[in-house]
Amino acid sequence: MSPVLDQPQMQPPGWNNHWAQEWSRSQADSLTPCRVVRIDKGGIMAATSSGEEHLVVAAKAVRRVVVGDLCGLDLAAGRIELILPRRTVFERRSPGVARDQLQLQSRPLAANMDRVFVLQPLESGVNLTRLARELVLAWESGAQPVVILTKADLVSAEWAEQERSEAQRFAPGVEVHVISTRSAHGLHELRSLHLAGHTIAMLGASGAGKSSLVNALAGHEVQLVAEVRDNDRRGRHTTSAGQIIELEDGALLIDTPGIRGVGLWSADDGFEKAFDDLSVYVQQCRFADCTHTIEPGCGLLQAVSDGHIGQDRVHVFQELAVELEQLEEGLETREREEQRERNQRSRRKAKRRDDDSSESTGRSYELGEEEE
Ligand SMILES: Nc1nc2c(ncn2[C@@H]2O[C@H](COP(=O)(O)OP(=O)(O)OP(=O)(O)O)[C@@H](O)[C@H]2O)c(=O)[nH]1
Ligand SMILES: [Mg+2]
Ligand SMILES: [Zn+2]
Repeated sequence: MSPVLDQPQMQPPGWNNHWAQEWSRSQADSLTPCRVVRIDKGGIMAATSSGEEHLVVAAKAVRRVVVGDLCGLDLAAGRIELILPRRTVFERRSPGVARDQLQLQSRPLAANMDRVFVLQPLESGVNLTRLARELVLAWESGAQPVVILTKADLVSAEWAEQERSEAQRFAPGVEVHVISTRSAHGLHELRSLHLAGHTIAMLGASGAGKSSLVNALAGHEVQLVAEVRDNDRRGRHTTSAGQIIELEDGALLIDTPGIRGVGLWSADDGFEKAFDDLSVYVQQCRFADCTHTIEPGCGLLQAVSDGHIGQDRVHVFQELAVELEQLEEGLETREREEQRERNQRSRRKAKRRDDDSSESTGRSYELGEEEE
């Protein structure tokens, strides 16, 4: 490790033993460790230590950097040369724009968060289906989810408590908090989660209160540059601008407009964790490929009729399972088609090579392949 890294104040935000190990493994002695703390229209900002930020570019060889990435920076050139392996990552599946483009493409949005705050507003009642979906995404990122029900000032205490226990039913093994940024209810409790050095991403629908919570925890208005695409048919969607906000207690909050809990993306692990409470019943199904709808000896249906779990919980489980399955199928079809196209191309190429070499005097033309 470079001598400066031994001084904590000279480390990038969120640096810890794990990153020190990754760093020594990466053998990037000529580079300076940094963290991507902001990406917007102006470019990429990377912090080599708290408050020490540089406007940088990313080398071509580097994959797309996202907010939260820990990187190796060529300080003199202002260029990121490597990304340390991501510990956790948020990906969004984006539908292809052009027909011939990959229909489903995963795009990283934020990396290396330790926790994900999953926000839902209380005034409209917790949307349990949406919560389940958001928890699949949160778990799939690899980070620990925490559910936060917002705007408690708009509902009665009884209502808030009722919603809290409903949310808990859909969030097995996850803490559920009730807060208000207006009345400051529950904020103290959140602050006492000992989040110093931890990176926390916010996930939730537009209007759920993500930015308000960031502001409340920061104690001041944080300006988030959320660039809006104006010629987007689907309306007000923000682009991938995002930033890390460092709190006084050392917690690092990521507010990324793109993370709203839409579309699932091959989220097998996330799905398993989000429905962990059902696995004990699923194991009791008589048939291994039980769809939990009409089969005799279904452990899930039995658990519902015994009153161990709610019918609505099973319903959401099935809904998301079907959705994930269709997604996988769509991906496979797409992959098969692409493979076929690749095969066709290489057959055509091989044929051209054959034709060429029979005309020539046996010299190899392998280099003439750059046209695609
Ligand atoms: N009454 C009340 N209103 C709140 C509270 N928190 C947020 N709001 C309001 O809810 C609206 C949406 O809050 P934001 O924090 O902008 O929501 P967001 O999740 O960041 O939304 P996007 O950035 O669009 O994804 C704003 O008008 C806030 O003033 C709260 O605790 N109580
Ligand atoms: Mg916001
Ligand atoms: Zn079953």
